[in-house]
Amino acid sequence: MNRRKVTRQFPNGFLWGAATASYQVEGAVEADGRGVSIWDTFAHTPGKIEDGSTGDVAVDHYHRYKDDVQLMRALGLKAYRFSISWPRLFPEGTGKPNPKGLDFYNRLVDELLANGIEPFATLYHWDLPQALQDRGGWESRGTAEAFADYAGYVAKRLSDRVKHFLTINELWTFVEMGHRTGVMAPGLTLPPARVNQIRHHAVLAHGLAVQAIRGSARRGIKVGPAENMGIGVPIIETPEHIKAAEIATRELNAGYLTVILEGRYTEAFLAAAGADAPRFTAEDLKIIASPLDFVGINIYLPSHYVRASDPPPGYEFVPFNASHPRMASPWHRIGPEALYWGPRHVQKLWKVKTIYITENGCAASDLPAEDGSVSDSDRIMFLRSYLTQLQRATSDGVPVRGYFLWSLMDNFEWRHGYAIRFGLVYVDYPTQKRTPKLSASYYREVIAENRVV
Ligand code: GBH
Repeated sequence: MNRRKVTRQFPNGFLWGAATASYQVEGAVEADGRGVSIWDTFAHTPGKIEDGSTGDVAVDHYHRYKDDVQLMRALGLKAYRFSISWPRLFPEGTGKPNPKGLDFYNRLVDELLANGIEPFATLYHWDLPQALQDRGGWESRGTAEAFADYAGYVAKRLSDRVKHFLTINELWTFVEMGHRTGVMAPGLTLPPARVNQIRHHAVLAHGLAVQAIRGSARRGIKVGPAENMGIGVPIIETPEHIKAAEIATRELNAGYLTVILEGRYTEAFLAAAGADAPRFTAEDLKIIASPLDFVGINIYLPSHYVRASDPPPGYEFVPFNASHPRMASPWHRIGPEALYWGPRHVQKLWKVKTIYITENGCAASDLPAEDGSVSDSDRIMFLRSYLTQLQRATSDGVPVRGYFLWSLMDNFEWRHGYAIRFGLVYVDYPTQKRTPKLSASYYREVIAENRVV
């Protein structure tokens, strides 16, 4: 009997990647005619970022991208997900493009391809041109239309080399945190009716961009969102609780993935919104539900553990116990099963045939030792337990085709500034020196063996 059977194997051709986003890594905010984004404005407003920092320099990826591609190559990455800074290309949001802005992404894409790494380009990772904010931002339908114009412009010029486009990163996060709780740019705390309209404009922008990309790209490109879906995880894996978790998941995403994939708002969503429901047309819903090639989901944690309940809606949330373990970012409760149930719900609820995990990862304290090494044992523990659940999904036939770890390297973690580190590679910010952490060795081995190690 062969006892050396390879276990916890991923399907052949599984796409192992890492992800970043423009404002979090690029820096060079004044280079080559870049316009101002709402994150420049927000980060420069005193009190908004916990450590008083900004993305002005970040990890200087704009100038160091060639070295960073070599870091990716050393990891054995097969794909890299980055985002394009809208205000680099359209400093005013619309109108006259700035070709020097696009040139950066041309150079980056060429460098990736020359090193055998597949580029996945996100069109919006929250850095809205300030000029559009000044004209109403996401409260204005015009912003959704401007986004589609910009997306078409990019697709036309990059689709000879970029085959995967992601429309918007985490509609949920930028809508809710930027416009309801106000802890992210543009820092607004609007009443429900206005938030609902913004939400609608976000899904509309996604749909319009899907159409614009298809209209201007070369044939054969693939397009989808990168949404941090709400995930209901069954507290006990029996049919009744699994069913309850599915119902909960559909409702948790009613304003985002559900309307994108079903072309309608759920009854419960509209009932809960009441007089504050968004204004929309039947034509809008068709645009929002434009056919996709894949669904990208960012998964960090279960939104809720769920159990069945008799009275409608058939589910109830199980509160997180006070002792539930967390990683180093305050919100990050550990729940590896989310990486199983997230994609499985997407397959089951919406019959999606191709799924990418567009982000997963964690923050850890990452203090370098005397010799500069970082032994992030907890990040390795995190990855091993999450990837075990992902492997379980693929072996159960859930069509997950790839996984992007957040993040390649430490970077500007939004309102937490540089205090919270998500990278596989440690960045010493004063010198910009990059040092792969122990987790980088772990991930390199996972990729090389295409299994959970
Ligand atoms: C992702 O969001 C982002 O796409 C990425 O840019 C980011 O760097 C990465 O995760 C790590 O955070 O502060 O208590 O109000 C992940 C989803 C949703 C997680 C908002 C943090 C804030 C909760 N995020 N959430 S709280």
